[in-house]
Amino acid sequence: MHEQYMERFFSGDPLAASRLMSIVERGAEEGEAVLDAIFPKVGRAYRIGVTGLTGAGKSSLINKLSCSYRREVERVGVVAVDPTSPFSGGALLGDRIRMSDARGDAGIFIRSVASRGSETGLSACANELADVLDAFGSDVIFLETIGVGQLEYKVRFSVHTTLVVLVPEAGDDIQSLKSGLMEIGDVFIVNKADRAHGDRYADDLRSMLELRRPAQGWRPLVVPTVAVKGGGIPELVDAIGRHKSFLERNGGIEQKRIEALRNRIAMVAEEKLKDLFWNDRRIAQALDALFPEVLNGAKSPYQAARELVAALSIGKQGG
Ligand SMILES: Nc1nc2c(ncn2[C@@H]2O[C@H](COP(=O)(O)OP(=O)(O)O)[C@@H](O)[C@H]2O)c(=O)[nH]1
Ligand SMILES: [Mg+2]
Repeated sequence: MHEQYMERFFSGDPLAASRLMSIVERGAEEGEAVLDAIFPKVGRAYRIGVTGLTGAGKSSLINKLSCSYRREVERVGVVAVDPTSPFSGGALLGDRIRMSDARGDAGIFIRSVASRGSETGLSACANELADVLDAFGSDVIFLETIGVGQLEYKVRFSVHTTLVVLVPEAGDDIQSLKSGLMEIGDVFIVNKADRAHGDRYADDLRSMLELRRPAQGWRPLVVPTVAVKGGGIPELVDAIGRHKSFLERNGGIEQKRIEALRNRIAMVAEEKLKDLFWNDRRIAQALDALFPEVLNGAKSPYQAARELVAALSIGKQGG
């Protein structure tokens, strides 16, 4: 089914790219066949993760950033993850407005996916969609994520630069910043800097980051922005550029490529193992037999789990 789109995809047809992304999103063998076919062309794009809580201004920032990058490069890709929308495959209403500048540009390709159910792997395909946009010839790709959960974890390994978007809230203590976010940011954005406390928040954040030992020699930068008005965007582009140069100087680009590929293999293999396990008839039978014993207290859940796993390996050896 996907074969009919490949040639058009490689010659730059956006409709073919869109169709292939839908196939990838549906997953299964067909989706993997697409990923197999595009893999030789994957790896050229510079990937930028944009993470932060809902409403922080990620989409608005990506809108301005992608327009700014487009002055330098041919093609920009965006994978936007909406935390609430059950829809996928196209533009979401909110993002359509927030990314209105970028939408008018044929060199910017935006794909929105719903993150609801990402825990079950439903839209854990943000990386894979980015791969399609990468193979399609995107020079820069933005991956928007909401800062928590499994999806974050997966995306983290696939990006070169991570932007953490924060908002100065009155009375919000900088120390209370989720430590998880502190660790992953290469550049911290204090968006909505037009609000009260904006400057102080950025200063506090800088002092706090200075106390930390820089990870792999990089000290994160702090950039105040006003995304809706485009304030601070040139400074942000500059900060991203500095991180990119840092990676280039230190072999970080190749290092990240290696980590990303290793992680991808591990994650995909784990998923497959899980499927294999739960779709195995021996497991279903063993669970049916074991469960009453757990229910009546004769066995602990741990013992039952050990026996389930053993059932799989014993069965294998026995043919
Ligand atoms: N005052 C102000 N509002 C902003 C700014 N950036 C974004 N917003 C608004 O904040 C809301 C959420 O923005 P959005 O980009 O959708 O956030 P996301 O959920 O992180 O993608 C929207 O109503 C934006 O118009 C800013 O710099 N200043
Ligand atoms: Mg958004």
